[in-house]
Amino acid sequence: MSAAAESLLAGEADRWRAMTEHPFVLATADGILPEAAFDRWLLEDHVFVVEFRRFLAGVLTLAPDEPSRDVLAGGITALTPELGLFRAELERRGLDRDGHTPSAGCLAYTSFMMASLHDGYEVASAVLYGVEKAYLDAWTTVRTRAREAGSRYREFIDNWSAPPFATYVDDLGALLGDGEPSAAQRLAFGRVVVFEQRFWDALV
Ligand code: MP5
Repeated sequence: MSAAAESLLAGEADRWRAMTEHPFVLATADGILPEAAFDRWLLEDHVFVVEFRRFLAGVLTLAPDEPSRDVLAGGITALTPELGLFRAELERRGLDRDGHTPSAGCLAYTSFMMASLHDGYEVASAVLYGVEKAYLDAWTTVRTRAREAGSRYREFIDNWSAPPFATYVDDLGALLGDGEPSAAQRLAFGRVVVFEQRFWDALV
């Protein structure tokens, strides 16, 4: 892990642990999440991912060099099958993605994320790392706790906790470099953790 990524995480250690062990995450792992809560997550997270792809495209346009753009382009490519997974599951459950009005918490998170692009690459790349590392760690908790073969959520678990995603998140961390994070990066990264927690709070 890059020194900057490590330092950002160390600065948020307590909140990070609470987020990756959120009741929503634990209930998903233990197979006791009410179906209605999963439905709500699916609708809300679909909105999040649609906006996230646009955010990621924005980070790509800000990136300073080709190696960084290669990493970010890989992330954008992976979102096509991911959005396919969301659409298929929404349809299977008879949920209307176009008719869903996102919650205030979801809109706050996506608005913050999009607005971070105006702060430039340094801040936006720290936001990006936080968003992806949050899901890697949360869904790794699900994977570790759940008896994987039996989980109803296997495809979602795999999406965010299998080795290719972990490698991608490491690569995003490496883009932050080995220097000390700036104050603006720390502030933005801390906000990601708060928004992640609120996102799940609204679902359970
Ligand atoms: C992610 C997500 C990960 N889908 N939803 C939230 C609330 N936080 C992080 O982003 P992605 O694009 O699904 O990897």
